[in-house]
Amino acid sequence: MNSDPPSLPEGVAAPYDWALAQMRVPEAHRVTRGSPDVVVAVIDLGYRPHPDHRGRLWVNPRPEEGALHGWDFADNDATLEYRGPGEADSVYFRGHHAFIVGEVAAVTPACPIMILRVGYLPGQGESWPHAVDYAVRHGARVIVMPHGYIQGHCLSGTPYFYQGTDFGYPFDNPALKESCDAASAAGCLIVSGVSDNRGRRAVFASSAFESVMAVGSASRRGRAADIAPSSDYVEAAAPAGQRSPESPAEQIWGTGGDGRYIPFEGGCMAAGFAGGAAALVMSRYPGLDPSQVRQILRNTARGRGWNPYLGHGLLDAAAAVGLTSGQMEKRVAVRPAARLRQTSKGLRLALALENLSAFDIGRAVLALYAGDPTCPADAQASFTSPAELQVRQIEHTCCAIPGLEAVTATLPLPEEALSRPLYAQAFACDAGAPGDCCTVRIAIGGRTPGAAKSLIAGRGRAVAGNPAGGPAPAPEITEQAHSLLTEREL
Ligand SMILES: [Ca+2]
Repeated sequence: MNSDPPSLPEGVAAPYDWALAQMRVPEAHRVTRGSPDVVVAVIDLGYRPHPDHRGRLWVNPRPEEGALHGWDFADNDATLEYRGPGEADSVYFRGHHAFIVGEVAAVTPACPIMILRVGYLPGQGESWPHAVDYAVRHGARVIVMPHGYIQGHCLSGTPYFYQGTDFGYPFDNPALKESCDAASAAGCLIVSGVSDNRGRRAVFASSAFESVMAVGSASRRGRAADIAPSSDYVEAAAPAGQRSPESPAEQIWGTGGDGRYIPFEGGCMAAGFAGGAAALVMSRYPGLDPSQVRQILRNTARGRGWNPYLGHGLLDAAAAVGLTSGQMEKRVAVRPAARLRQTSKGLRLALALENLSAFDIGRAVLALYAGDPTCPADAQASFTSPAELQVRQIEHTCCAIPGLEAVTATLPLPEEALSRPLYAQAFACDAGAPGDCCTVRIAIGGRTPGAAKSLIAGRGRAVAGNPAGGPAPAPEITEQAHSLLTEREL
């Protein structure tokens, strides 16, 4: 093997450099570098150590048969490196596992990394669920499983893919699905690269499991990498790199299995970085379940809407660990400025409803009132002498709002309601939501069509619009939430 000292090509300043910058890992490290309590397991094809990994690996408190940092489920022994065809000269077999471990170590230096080996040869199908089970049993909170399981021919072991059949057997390995489901239920998040399910290839098992977070592949420029697969289930994207003969820095350079730095590109790389980001989130906010971690990662990702290559956008580790306490509770706010439209069915009022939290809200209630709903009409009223209703609820609706986003709700507005000040109230109904109610006075503005405008003018008294004048002003929106909302508003 090459015994040259570790080297990086021109344009690469440090291992994993552009990838860490794209995910804003240095900024995230000002908040957290991970926690020793959050163990990350990397399940791959065979690990060889690299000097950069010293002190970063998980240490089994009760080593079985000398296995200090994990277990080899392909050969069922304690040695973790790949031994077999192609061993001497395959960068893949010698360096891939070490490369992913290096990614996790770079993103989340304080989280211990567990090494688990699996294989594709006949008889090694069980190595995959066994590795997942081991990770959970030994306390891993994140599992990076860059590859999906590829079924091989029962005699030759050659994956069907290489024999002319697309790899796409949703039930290739039912035991692996059971293990992934159990891992998720136990509070462990599994991260995998995306497999293509929109073009030639069918969905292939593990990355499409609901229990697995599927990560898309980004180029150095933050776009879909040329190797990026598309899918209907990709959640967010992480650096994957791509090959360019003129510019080696388009790939990602990181730790190889022979003590050197080597280049790689592919969806596997995205999985490793995303797993590191997940571990940072778990370290920063202990007690979250895997679903909540996924929501934070995808809702703080940088992107406009969703697309089948990058999902909700590029993972942003700094945004994910930089949430305020207010953004960790499900709260909604109504924007005071609303738009009125004249339709064939009458007036329609469009209101923007914001989810101030990083978590998805499944059900938010929005109610519209003629008059101030926080003021009783008549304090002297009683059962025997009820007051006439002064404040009426005009209409209400329910909607779902993704974390840190806003949706527009449109409500019918009777003309007579324009003679009173309009108020809106909103709150989140999800289990665990604090139950705060946002009340604002509505100001009708924007491009009001002529008919509606004359209607308002004719009524004379419609809403002068001092939203801050309401008795219960909207919760303050932090600058970060604002920028995210502006960027990602539907
Ligand atoms: Ca071994």
